[in-house]
This record gives sequence, structure tokens and C-alpha cells, in this order.
Amino acid sequence: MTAVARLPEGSYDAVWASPGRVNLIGEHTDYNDGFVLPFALPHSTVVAATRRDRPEWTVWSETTGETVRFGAGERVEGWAAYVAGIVWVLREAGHDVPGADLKVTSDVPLGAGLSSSAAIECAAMAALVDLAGADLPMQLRPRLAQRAENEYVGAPTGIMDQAASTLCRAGHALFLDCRSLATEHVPFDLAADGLAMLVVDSKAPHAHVSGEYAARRRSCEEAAKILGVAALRDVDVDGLPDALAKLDDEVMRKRVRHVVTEDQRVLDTVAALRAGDVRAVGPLMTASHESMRDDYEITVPQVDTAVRVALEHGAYGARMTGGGFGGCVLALVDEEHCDGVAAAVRAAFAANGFPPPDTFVVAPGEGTRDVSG
Ligand code: GAF
Repeated sequence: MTAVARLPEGSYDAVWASPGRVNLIGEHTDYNDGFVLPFALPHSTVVAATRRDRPEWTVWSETTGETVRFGAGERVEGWAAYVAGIVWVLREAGHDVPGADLKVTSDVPLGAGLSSSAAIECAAMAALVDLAGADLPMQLRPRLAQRAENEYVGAPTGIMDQAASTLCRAGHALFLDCRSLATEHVPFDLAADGLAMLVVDSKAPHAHVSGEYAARRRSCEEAAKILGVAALRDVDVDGLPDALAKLDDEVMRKRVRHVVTEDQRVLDTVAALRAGDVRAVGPLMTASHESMRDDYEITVPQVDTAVRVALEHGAYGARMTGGGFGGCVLALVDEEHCDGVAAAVRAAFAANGFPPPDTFVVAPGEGTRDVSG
């Protein structure tokens, strides 16, 4: 991808890139202290920083063409809040972040559920930490970036996206325990098995996303309280029937069933990958999609269509990835069937009167990295 090449000419004190992500499996489990298995996209956001003498930050975005200036403690709205939130959280954590000019370029698709916000947060954090000469290990950064998103930007997200953007490794998926933050880089080499991961960006308009996300989160937290556990992570699949019997509300029961079974699907997926059986991941992906559609109720007709058509055309499995209400679908396909599946999905979108989707193939990319050289 060409984000680095597009940086305006000039010399910079620090240049860092952070990727967007897709989540192979484990949706809406992160804020339940559960398990996720994302991998990094080849698409990334690059932040190039030049130190300034005054405690003032200027951020230019190639995407919007805008420049936003802010001082320490100032409230910023819109896209620049992701950068201002990082300045805020680093200073809150006691790091002496110097003033800076920051130039932001990105080829992470926006509004597609591919974590463009975590990409800008994590690249801004890396560039500012570098300028500050601070000793802030990569493992500790996701929590801080999540705090910026929760408390400064005001989105009640979990930690998956910031962890993926910071910690992923090329050729691997990131198995993350969202409670302990323990990680395992699980080899995920699709090409070696003649496989490909097709991404379908449904282009469905994201309606009511933040309200619905917060409502799902609230429902899980209330259920955990009723069940007397710290988080839904503490209910395992064997205990699920008993747990469901304690809940009166049918909607809450469905939410709990999704989260508990999804955690198990992540564990089963990791086991399949460790055993080198990538094709076995397919049915787990499809089961995850069905659970998001029927129990968590976060899919829309466009993504359901993409999943159905991909499966009808030979995909081993397919699922929506990300927070939901639109966004992208992943389909695990034989490399040689990839174009055919993509064409079938495009035809089905046209037949249903949906705007055309974008389709592209991804392989697991690298997390946050220094691209100054
Ligand atoms: C969004 C959130 F930002 C993540 O924290 C996660 O909850 C995801 O939705 C759903 O799995 O990407």
C-alpha cells in the first residue's frame, strides 16, 4: 500500500504506521473480558511528526484536506479528536509530550468497520511517544489508546482494535485474552494452503451504530450482574443452559448466548490454526455470523446477502467482521475461486438494488511500525 509514499515531501522527526484490522472471529467479546482473534490489514495510517517548541499541536489530514490546531487540555471534535485524545491520554499518563506538527495519510477505508480510528490513534501515539523519547512498551499502549477513545472521543469500545493495530504481526492472527491482555501470535498462512481471505465492503450506511453498540454492551453488563459474575467471560458453554435459565428477558438471553458461544468459537478457531487445519475455521466463521444475525442482531441485509452468496459459491466460511450494522464480510475461499465469489456477490448486490460493494483480498499484515527509514 502506498500511504508512506504519499507523505508530503519534507523531513520529519518521527514517522510511524499503524494498520486497520479485520477480526477473524470473536465479535463483541472484548468488552466482556473474552477472547478475540484479529489480524492486521495491509492498509495503514501513517503519522509523520515534527517537533515544535510550544505545547501546541497542528494536525493535517490528507483525507479531509483540513488542518486542526489545539493546545494542551483543549477539546477537539471530529477526526482530529482521535489525535487530541492521544495527546491527552499520554499527558494524563505522565509523559511529557512535546508540541508537534503531525501529517496524517491513510489508505484504511473509512466507515467500513476496518478500524480506521484505532489506526490513527495508534500511529499518533507511536509518533508522539517517539518524539517524547518515552519508554512506553507496545504491550501497554492499547489500554491507553482505548482510554483515549472511551474518555476523550466518547465511544464505549473494547480494546480489540487498538490491540490489533499495535501488536499484530505479519503472517499471524493475534489471539488476545481481553481480561489478562495475554497474547499469542498464531501462524495464519492462507497462501500455503491455497486459500485466500476475501473482504467484501458492503458499503451499507452505518445507521444508529453507536447507540446500538452501547445498548449491546449495557445488556451484557446487566446480564453479568444478574448472573453474579464479573463479566460474561466467566460463563462457559457448559454452564450456558443454567445461566440462560436465570434470565427472564428473552433479548438478554440471546445476547448472552452470542457472547458465550462466540468465546468458545474463538478458542476452537485457535485450536484449528494451531493444528494447521485452516479449512476447519470456515464453519466456525459461519456459525459466528449466524449468531451475530440471530442472537446479537447486528447484521444488515447487505452483509447477510454477501455471506449467503459466498457460501453458495464454495466459501469454506463467511462472516461479518467488526462492530456491525454494515461494514465488511470476510469469506474464506480457495484462491482460484476468489474472483468467482467476488463476482457472484457483486451480481447479487446489483440484483437486490444495493449499491456496489468493494471486494479485495487480504493477508495478515504487520502492526505498528517505524517507517521513518
Ligand atoms: C468495534 C469496537 F471498537 C471493538 O472494541 C469491538 O467491540 C468490535 O466493535 C466488536 O467486536 O470494532
